[in-house]
Amino acid sequence: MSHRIHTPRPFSAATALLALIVGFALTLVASPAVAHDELIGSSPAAGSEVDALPAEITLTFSGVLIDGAGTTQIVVTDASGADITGGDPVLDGTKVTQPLAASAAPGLVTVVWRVVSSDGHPVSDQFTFTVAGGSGASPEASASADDAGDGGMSPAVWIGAVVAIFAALIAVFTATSAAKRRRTED
Ligand SMILES: [Cu+2]
Repeated sequence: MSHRIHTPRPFSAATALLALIVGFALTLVASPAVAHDELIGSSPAAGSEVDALPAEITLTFSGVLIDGAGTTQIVVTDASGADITGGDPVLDGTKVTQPLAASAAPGLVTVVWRVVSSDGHPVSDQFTFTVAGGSGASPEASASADDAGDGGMSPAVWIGAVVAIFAALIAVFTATSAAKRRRTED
């Protein structure tokens, strides 16, 4: 009377590989979300119109910025291109305050900013607002992409890659299991 001893192997090489690769891929998908601090608000707000130039502008970021010599730089220019920054920016945690000159030409004011994100990377962009009385230049929140450096692939591309890897590994795993079953049946 023969009794075949069946040794279950719940963690085959294919399963382990699948877990490893999916885990790694998910890490890649998740990391861009925690990378850089972003500008989440400003006063005056991007695209807004104010009656007169305020004494200062404030920028609020999503994380505590890194302070140090030259880490925070803001250049504000009016519609005529004149520099209307009124001194050095002051960084306080997630907030940057930039004093402005007493007056500006009416029209579009451009705020170009560069800060160092809490993860140590420089982040920069610009936005505009309008001082009333201008010649009708419409305010536009412009989005220059100095920050495109390590954002490389979009989340959609990563999710597509994960799904593709998943599908390939399931195919390999299924084929391996089927082959094993066939061998057992012989
Ligand atoms: Cu970064």
